[in-house]
Amino acid sequence: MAGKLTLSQKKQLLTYIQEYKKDFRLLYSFSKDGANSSTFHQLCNDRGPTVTIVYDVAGTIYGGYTEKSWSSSGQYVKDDRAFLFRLQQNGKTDPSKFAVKVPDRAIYCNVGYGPVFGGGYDLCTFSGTVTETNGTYPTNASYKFGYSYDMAGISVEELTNNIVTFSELEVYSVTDSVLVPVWRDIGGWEHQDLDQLKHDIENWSPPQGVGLKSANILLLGPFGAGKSSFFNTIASCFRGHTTEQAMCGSAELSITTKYNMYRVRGSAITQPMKFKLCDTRGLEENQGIDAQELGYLIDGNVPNGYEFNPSVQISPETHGFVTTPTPSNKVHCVCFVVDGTSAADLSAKMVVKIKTLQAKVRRKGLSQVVIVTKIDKVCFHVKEDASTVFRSASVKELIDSVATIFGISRNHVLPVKNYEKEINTKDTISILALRAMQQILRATDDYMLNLLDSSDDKNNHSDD
Ligand SMILES: Nc1nc2c(ncn2[C@@H]2O[C@H](COP(=O)(O)OP(=O)(O)OP(=O)(O)O)[C@@H](O)[C@H]2O)c(=O)[nH]1
Ligand SMILES: [Mg+2]
Repeated sequence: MAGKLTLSQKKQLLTYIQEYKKDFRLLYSFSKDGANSSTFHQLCNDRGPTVTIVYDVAGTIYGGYTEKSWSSSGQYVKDDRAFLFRLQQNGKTDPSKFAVKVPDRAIYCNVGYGPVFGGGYDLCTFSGTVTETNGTYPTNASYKFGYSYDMAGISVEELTNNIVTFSELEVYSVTDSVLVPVWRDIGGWEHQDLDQLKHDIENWSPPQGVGLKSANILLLGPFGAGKSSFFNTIASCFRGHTTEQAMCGSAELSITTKYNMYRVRGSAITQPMKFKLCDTRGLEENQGIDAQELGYLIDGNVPNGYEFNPSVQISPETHGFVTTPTPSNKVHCVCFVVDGTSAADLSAKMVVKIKTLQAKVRRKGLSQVVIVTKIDKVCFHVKEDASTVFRSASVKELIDSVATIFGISRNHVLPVKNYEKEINTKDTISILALRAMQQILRATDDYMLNLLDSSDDKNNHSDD
């Protein structure tokens, strides 16, 4: 089970722990196991370094880290590396680390108590059993900040607002990051596998009989997610060095402002492949492409090169609006692109926006896939070697969460590491990207075969 702690919060904690090759595993939580001190000890004793996180009902997130194991000894345990921390204050990210100043009293281990930090006790999260009330936990937490931990002048009132009702409490073990058995087998990682993939993609064409020479694949997703970089990455795989045909970067607002239907060129540069990657302006919570505009994009009404204007909707009055699009103007597959470092904790508004767009895609009968980018930032193993991606527990957890958020099957959620700072291509990075491209083309085939079936049905019907 994944727990509530987000990837960026885990990263913050790892900077405090001064380690980065670590994984977090949820050992205990109120909602999963019940708010009971002996259950906490059953599940967390003798498990080595742990982090305890309190989520209070005002949106403040804080807790403590200890490198020493919990036990039921009734004793204080010495820990020079223990610390208390705050991650969020009243719903706003506000990280602080509070170092231990009396290491001899870093944690207190007693079966009648949940996690207790400091000799005051500086932070006593709960004792005995707390009864859940309407999804919250009115605990008997107590605080004496400053006893054994240096709180940098922050008072109990300031940090906790004197609130002891929690929405959740979690304890994670913090262990050396190890690779797990392969959880998705996508084939080999050798140079010949790359050549085979390139060959297959270069030779892909829409199924015979659908009457299309080429497919349009729409890239859609929040700004900065890596849509333009994905096109550049696919183009780079074939060019053998990295290219930046599509402008990309980071800014307050979307870098891409135009609708660009990019062709990808294979080894014969004059001969573009039989699909286009259609790059769009990034989605924003309150503006940008909405369901109606997406409908126009899918139906092929929007001309290549159209300049997106967030304050003016696309409509039949739009300059260049294609009033009678042909099947070759239409979109044949929608590919959502999300940033792996934030995909599991997209804002509620963004999730609603994406769900609305997905509903439109579904109504149009199109296949959809999700590309999860920046996985090099999700797992250090992958950063060092992209071929470890399907043995990374963090990437697996991420893919599972994205599949749940998007409500699509996991094999349509494709992790990618885009080229961004590299000058030369690398076989493993290219193989991962081209495997994703291959899945996108397979999803495009699915849609086109459905088209073929329904036109066959119509023809058979008219023959009757
Ligand atoms: N580390 C890393 N950085 C990436 C990856 N993909 C994209 N980036 C970086 O993320 C930033 C945004 O990438 P873009 O490709 O411009 O994102 P976009 O979705 O096209 O953004 P807009 O056009 O602004 O909507 C750039 O600085 C990229 O270099 C990746 O897989 N790993
Ligand atoms: Mg872009």
